Amino acid sequence: MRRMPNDTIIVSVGNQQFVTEFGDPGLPNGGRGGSDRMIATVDGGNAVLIFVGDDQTLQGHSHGGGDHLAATVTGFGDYVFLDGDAQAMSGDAHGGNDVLHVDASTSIYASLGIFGDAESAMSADTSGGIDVVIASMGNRSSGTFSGDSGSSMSDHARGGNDILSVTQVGSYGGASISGDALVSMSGDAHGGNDILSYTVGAGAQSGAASLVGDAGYMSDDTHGGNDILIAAVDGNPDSTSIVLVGDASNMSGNAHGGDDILLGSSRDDLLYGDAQTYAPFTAGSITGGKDMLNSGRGNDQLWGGPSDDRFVFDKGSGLDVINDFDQGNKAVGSTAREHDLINLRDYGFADWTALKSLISDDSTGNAVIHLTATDTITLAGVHTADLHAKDFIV
Ligand SMILES: [Ca+2]
Ligand SMILES: [Ca+2]
Ligand SMILES: [Ca+2]
Ligand SMILES: [Ca+2]
Repeated sequence: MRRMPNDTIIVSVGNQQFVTEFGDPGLPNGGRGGSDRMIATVDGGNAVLIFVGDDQTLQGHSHGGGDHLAATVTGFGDYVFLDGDAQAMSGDAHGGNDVLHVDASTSIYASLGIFGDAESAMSADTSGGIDVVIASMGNRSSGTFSGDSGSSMSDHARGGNDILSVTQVGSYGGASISGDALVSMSGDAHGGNDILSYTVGAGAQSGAASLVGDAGYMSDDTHGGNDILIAAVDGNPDSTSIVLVGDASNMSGNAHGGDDILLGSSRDDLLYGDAQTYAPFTAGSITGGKDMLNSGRGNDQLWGGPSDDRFVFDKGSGLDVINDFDQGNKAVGSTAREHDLINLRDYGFADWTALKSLISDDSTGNAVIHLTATDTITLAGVHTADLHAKDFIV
């Protein structure tokens, strides 16, 4: 296997320039990319930077190198794309273990696209590397980030176990963050076990993000990985809009969700253990994972999804709603019984009797757990009479 050299590429991107650099252009089929360092300063306006760690395509038995791609963006209206390995991967290609870092914290209207392995499709028997993606977003910026593919993973593609950390530093911005494929996983694709975090920094006026453990859409026989999703709000912004989804926005066919951990922010969040919507091939053909959801402070909406999930509430949890307690399997057409659990250990109740006295139906017949004067959990579609000691950890 031919091994390419380790290169250092340093570029400065000025006004309206369009710069594309590859770490190992002309990588032969079956070759191995070098460990390249690619460093850019984008200080002009309306410029485009594309860094690709290895080559345009990785195919055959090619291996991407372990590359370090970094860009500092300070201009107005710049586009920055970092691809850890290639623009597309096919055959048995393997992505390298890359570090991709963009600091666009002082930019305005930047558009970022950072992908651990391929910017577009990963097909056949490709596998993504173990990548680290770190981004600081500026004012009015938008960003798309994924651990493996910026579009689709199909056939037998495998996602790597990646770490993605995105911070909204400037006043306003929005991010879409996916552990594996940004758009879709189909066929027999498997997502990796990823860690995704999104932080609205102390100086931001607002932050919006969608964090998805595996892909936008999961269809066919795809499997989601066991992911950890974390959202945080450091300051006191005017508004936030944060959605955490353990596997995919939409699961269809025979897709299987992984066992995920979702940790919400101090503001009002939406948490879904598996998917937001389901389209099973046959009744119960989609399965969910055993997820753990803790939505933090704020008034949150939670869905565990199919299978047995655990909901954890700590003191100060706010006015929260669990929308599918023991009803997640219904969403995929299954009548199998479910055993979700609510962990209230942080509240220090003496026993189930003490807790039970705080639960009553509201005017529409939904059970409401009155933890404190300012903390309640509403269980939509569940009556107080349906609840038992076995539903809680006290
Ligand atoms: Ca990867
Ligand atoms: Ca994943
Ligand atoms: Ca899940
Ligand atoms: Ca929250």
